[in-house]
Amino acid sequence: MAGNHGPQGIMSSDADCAYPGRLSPQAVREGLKTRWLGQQAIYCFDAVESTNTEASNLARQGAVEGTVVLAEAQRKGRGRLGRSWISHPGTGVCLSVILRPQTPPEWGGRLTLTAGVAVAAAIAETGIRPELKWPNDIMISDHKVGGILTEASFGGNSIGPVIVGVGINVDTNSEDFPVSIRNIATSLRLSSGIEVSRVALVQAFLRQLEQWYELFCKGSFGAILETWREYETVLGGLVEVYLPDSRLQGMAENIDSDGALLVRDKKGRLHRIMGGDVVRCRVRERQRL
Ligand code: BT5
Repeated sequence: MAGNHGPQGIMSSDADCAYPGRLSPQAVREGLKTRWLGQQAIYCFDAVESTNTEASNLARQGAVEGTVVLAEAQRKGRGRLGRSWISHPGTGVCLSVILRPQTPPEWGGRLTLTAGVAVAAAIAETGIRPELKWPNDIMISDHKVGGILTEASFGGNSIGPVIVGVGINVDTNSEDFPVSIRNIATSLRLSSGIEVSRVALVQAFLRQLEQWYELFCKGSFGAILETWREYETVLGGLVEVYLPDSRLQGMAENIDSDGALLVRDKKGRLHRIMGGDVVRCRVRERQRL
């Protein structure tokens, strides 16, 4: 593991970082307006396999709730279902947070939506309006600007340590995305022309996450969902849902109290979807349904 423990358990320093002036524990800590999230330990790496893997290892070693792991580059950034998160070094945010909620395991699905609200609210603070696509996509004008990967180890009566991983393309140029995702990906700067400070964005996200996570722990999912709806793009519309072994078309009716998407097919059956990829149907597809 790179870096040294500082007096406050802060790892790494600007001098260790190959991206001077960029993300460092000191920069993030300075002016970080949280009470506990990121206040005890922030790790910043030049490159790791995946910040979620680092965070998960740290959690196993007993790292406190609110530990933050950042990296300028990931060699094996992960998405859901074995997919990859590709990040161009130094132009985005790759961040994982260790949480230890004492909440029932069935609340796990709510956490991704809770983190989504925190990401959306943090981006909105920059003046850019993002959209949330169930369950974990952060979108701008139909292009993906970020994603969330929530990984929990279930067991016993509570969820156990949860790693909330967030990837956001901040300053990435179109040619920096591999061809495979160039048409679907965007960055905050590409989509808005606004130059966003990654440090300020990380600070805003941590502040927002602390606030929304505390509501999550209190069981106030209704308030979280209300704000999630302000950013969401699929409810009330026709969608196609790609499931591991099948595909489903129908009307996205609602999100339930577990964070599941409720889709009604054309035969009137209601499907409760816990995971999958949602695509909004365009006009021609809607006419076929
Ligand atoms: C996600 O998965 O969107 C979750 C992404 C989470 C990434 C963070 S970075 C910090 C932490 N450490 C990790 O290892 N992961 C987390 P999913 O919904 O499965 O979407 C994955 C798909 O998004 C890929 O198959 C690509 O199509 C697309 N994609 C990959 N990289 C992208 C990028 N930089 N921008 C936009 N789309 C991307």
